[in-house]
Amino acid sequence: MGNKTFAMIKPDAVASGKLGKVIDATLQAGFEIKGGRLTLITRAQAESFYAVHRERPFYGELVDFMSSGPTFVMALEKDNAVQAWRDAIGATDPADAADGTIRKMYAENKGRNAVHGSDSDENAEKEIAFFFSEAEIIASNL
Ligand code: FUP
Repeated sequence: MGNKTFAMIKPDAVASGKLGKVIDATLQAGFEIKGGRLTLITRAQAESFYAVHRERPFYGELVDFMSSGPTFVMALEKDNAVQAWRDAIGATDPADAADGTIRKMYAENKGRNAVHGSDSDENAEKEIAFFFSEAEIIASNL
């Protein structure tokens, strides 16, 4: 099990002033932030990042939303990081998310759901590399 995952604090949460609260919840849940940056994701980046969903009916809306305003991207570290972060954020739809999870506390709905988390170690590595160069990630032992 890998110790890194990729996370995003999405445009809905940043625009509504919840960036600090979500970062605090991330640290409180025991994650170390090894890379982080506020970025305006382009349409082309959003299309590529979510290419796996391109046939889904919500794809256009998802691309519009993800390029609609600043997103905070993070490389997170914790034991078994992928599963631990998915547990911390809760179900995709905040209506189904458990109490105390980040989506339950801060997401608006299934589309505007405050945060992203990788779904496998393989995707975590790809997604971190999509947004960060190696030099932008702090070493694990620092
Ligand atoms: P998750 O792994 O929980 O982020 O969820 P998915 O990979 O299934 O979906 C990726 C993103 O697509 C979600 F964060 C929001 C969007 N989505 C919708 O807008 N509608 C849906 O029915 C499913 C996903």
